[in-house]
Amino acid sequence: MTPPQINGDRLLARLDAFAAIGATPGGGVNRQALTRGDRKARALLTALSKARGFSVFQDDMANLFIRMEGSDGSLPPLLIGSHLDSQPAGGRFDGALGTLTAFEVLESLADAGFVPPRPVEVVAWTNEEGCRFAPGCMGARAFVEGNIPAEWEGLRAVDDGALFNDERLATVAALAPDLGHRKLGFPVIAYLELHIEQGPSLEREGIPVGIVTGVQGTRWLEVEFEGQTAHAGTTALEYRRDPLKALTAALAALYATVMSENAEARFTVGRIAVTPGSVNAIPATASCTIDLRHPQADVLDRLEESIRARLAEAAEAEAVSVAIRKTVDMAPVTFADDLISALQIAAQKAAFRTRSMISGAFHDALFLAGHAPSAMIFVPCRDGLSHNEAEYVNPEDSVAGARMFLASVLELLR
Ligand code: HGY
Ligand code: MN
Ligand code: MN
Repeated sequence: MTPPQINGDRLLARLDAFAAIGATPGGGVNRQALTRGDRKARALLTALSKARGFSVFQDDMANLFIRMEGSDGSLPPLLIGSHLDSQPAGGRFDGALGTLTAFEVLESLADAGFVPPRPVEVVAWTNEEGCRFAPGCMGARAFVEGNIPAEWEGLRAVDDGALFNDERLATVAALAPDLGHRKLGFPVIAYLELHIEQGPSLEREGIPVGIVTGVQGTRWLEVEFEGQTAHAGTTALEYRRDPLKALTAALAALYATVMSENAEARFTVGRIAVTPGSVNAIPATASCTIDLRHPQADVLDRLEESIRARLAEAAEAEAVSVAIRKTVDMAPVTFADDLISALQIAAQKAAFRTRSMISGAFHDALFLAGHAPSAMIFVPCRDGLSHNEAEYVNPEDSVAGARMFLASVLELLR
């Protein structure tokens, strides 16, 4: 039997085919979780899988599973994959590269007539991004917890206000006739995910493969200042209770301090909104999102506390109220040593130069690490740019990453 080989042209053609689903004029994709575009991508992957004779399943979170049988089908599968949903102005590779690389590995095993000792399953997790419905990684988290958290019941989409549950059930129903259904969560022997680095290190150092040893912590806050809307022309300063003045003062102070005083911290305000939004009315409310990250949980605690204090101070100074809701709290995670060693052996055998690194972005693997030994492989992306339509991976880096991923899967199946 010839050893399994990655078919690079097939992988690159797949990437183009999926990039066409939700393609944006700026050359990226808008394929947000549980939208028609997301369903189209799932349907395409399902059709490709069935054409190869793989069995396809989904669970109540619409996580999609593609199964290649092994010589002992009773063993927990090796799970490989990523996500197909994207940011609203996202790139063609974030998530899709990892999912399609995992599928390419399944196809290359099948092409070579390789029968793995245990089943191998590819997964496309639901709503990794968390931009249409917060939090992120909802599919992976529900899989690991074995149920859909009650607090997601009334969740509404940021873009069109659709209810999460309606969109989830519509997505499951859309594919239902074509595939099997599974309960949420099942044992897996290990989880491996390939992803673009979404940072500049690998490209800058000319290294084709990153072995990811862990993921930094992430917290999301939703902040709303509430004051009193009033006439722009007749309300003198001493009568104003302006929530936007409080928000902008707090953000000015936080932009000036959080990242300059903590080099590894990441502080981002991605969304801001004002009501009623009238040119000649003092705002009633002013709200924003905060995305805070750091590799250490204790520093995250300290930073969150100082952010909350600064927001409260700004509210008091303008005699307005402030409400802060934490919608994401992902603790930093370290991946399994034995899995990381297996990846290093695979890299040596395949003669890949690698470097170890932690991930600045969160990933489904962060949750899977609480369920089974998990690890990730990164490939370089141009200028480290991601969550941007200009996100780009050189074709040779996509193919090299797939070769490393295949070598890693074969190492884990030994
Ligand atoms: O936000 C993140 O870290 C991930 O890329 N969704
Ligand atoms: Mn991603
Ligand atoms: Mn992303």
